[in-house]
Amino acid sequence: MCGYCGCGHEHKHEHDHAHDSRIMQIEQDILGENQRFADQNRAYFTQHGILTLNLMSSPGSGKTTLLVETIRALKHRCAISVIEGDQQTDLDAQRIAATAVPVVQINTGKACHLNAHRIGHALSDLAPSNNSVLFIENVGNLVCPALFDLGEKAKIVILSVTEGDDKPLKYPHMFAEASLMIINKIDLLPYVSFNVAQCIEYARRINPHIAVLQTSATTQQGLLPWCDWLLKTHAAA
Ligand SMILES: Nc1nc2c(ncn2[C@@H]2O[C@H](COP(=O)(O)OP(=O)(O)OP(=O)(O)O)[C@@H](O)[C@H]2O)c(=O)[nH]1
Ligand SMILES: [Mg+2]
Repeated sequence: MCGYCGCGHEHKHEHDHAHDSRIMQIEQDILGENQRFADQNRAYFTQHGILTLNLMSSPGSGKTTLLVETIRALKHRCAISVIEGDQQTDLDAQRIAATAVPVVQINTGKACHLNAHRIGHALSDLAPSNNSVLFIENVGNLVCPALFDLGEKAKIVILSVTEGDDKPLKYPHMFAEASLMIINKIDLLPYVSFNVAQCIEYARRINPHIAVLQTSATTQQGLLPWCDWLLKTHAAA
């Protein structure tokens, strides 16, 4: 029997096809609606000279830790604000607030990614200053956030060495969308099986133009080149 309506096995393929088309239509509608809000956000960022960067990764790769260290290093050189995305809690927003920069937490509930509409509302609360840098820390997830434009200037993917060097090949969309890959937790390289050169080769197979930096947010190794990248990107924007 057909798994969807019990209409008989011989109709299964036709029914699957109709079902798949319906799902594709819904996905296109959702992404189309998201794009309209993303375009509004992008216009706002351009108008106010705000450099917006969308940080994406699996849960726990070190996004918040890296942000806290980055803010400490740069907050006296440029104005910084943060939008935090998590399914639940304001734990990450509390960590950012401790650095004394403006922060807004978005809780997505069951959703596994931020969308441009929620960012638009967060911008009203945050009111980032002109010519500032705005970091958006997306929900920890290596798949869905890559599909949703938030209006950012660039997407940055953070991959920690405990996750395995094969991730660019297994989650290609994320690496195809990102302008920069940060390989984090390099202080743990002596203890894990992670081939940095192989990881970079995989990432460039997916995205030949992706820039790569290596950091340890806990030992601060690689923090200077990352801050240089930020200041240069800010100046260019
Ligand atoms: N050894 C090591 N640990 C790190 C590094 N960066 C972060 N961590 C640790 O990794 C854990 C997760 O770090 P977070 O900064 O919370 O990671 P996240 O990506 O913000 O996590 P989610 O927001 O939950 O997705 C914490 O225990 C950090 O102390 C690093 O460079 N080296
Ligand atoms: Mg975090």
